[in-house]
Amino acid sequence: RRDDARRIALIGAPIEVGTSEPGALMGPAALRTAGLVRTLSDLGHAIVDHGDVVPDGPADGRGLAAVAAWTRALSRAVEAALGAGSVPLAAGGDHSLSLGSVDGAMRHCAREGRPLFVLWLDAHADFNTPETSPSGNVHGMPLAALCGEPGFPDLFAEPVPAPLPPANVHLFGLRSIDAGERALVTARRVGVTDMRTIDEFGVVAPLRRVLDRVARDGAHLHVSLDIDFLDPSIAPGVGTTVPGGATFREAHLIMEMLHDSGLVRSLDVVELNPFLDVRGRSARVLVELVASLFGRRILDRASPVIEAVSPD
Ligand code: NNH
Ligand code: MN
Ligand code: MN
Ligand code: MN
Repeated sequence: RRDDARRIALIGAPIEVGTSEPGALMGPAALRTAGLVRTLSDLGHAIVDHGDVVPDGPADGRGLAAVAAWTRALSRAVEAALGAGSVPLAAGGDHSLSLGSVDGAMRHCAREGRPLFVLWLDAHADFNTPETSPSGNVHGMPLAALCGEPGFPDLFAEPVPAPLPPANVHLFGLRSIDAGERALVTARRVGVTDMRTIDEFGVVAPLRRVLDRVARDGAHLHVSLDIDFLDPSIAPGVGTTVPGGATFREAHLIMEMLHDSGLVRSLDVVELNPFLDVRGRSARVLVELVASLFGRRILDRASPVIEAVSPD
């Protein structure tokens, strides 16, 4: 056992009702096939595969009613895992699943009396409301609903928790945003590190600022990794590819920094669409990245260079 050994609860969330591109429901199976459980247990963690969550009510048909059934079930599973001292790893499934995982984390944090901070690694902002959405796809809306924007039907179980403060959300890797959500992201003061910022400054300085803030606030850090954060050349298995994404080296470094921070308490891996993938490549890339987030490293210590250049 490593000294940073974690208990990890793998929770499959085969949700695709939030997107118009079929195939995301195969995501959890592909991540398992790519060796997710074995990889994390070989790293010395105690990982339990809880199987796939079962929606709480009818979940056929696209749209918000179906999403609500998944949301309630996944929220309960994530809150239970956190209550048991595990790191929940929600494997999707489209990004509407984060309604459930973040809601579960919010309920856990409310009970512990600590703030929740959400790091959203994604090409998109996912801050549409039913009114601003050009597509009607719920996977483009979870952050708006979680942050309490009006116009959504009941998605969460009673009692509905206080909304997530938009200032506790940080979008990282943004390069595709719709007009309506752009106005909302600006007005609500959501944190953003867009692709231009990454091109100019790299990933280290912006991410370090986010992590410093989370540490200072004593917050629970929830990481939501949308595979389209990555460049389509390394991760083609997704319905919404956007050119100009993170390289493997950038994403890998982010995962190492997240691990070294010791701050990550819950994780989503979303939007993998194995039906669109090329010989399992995207699923394997995600497993590699998750391994780095859980402490796989080149040497058995953090790079000494990190200390040498650290501002404090
Ligand atoms: N913004 C677009 C929409 O609302 C695309 C969202 N698609 C995503 N989000 N994959 O991460 O439909
Ligand atoms: Mn806790
Ligand atoms: Mn997304
Ligand atoms: Mn996306």
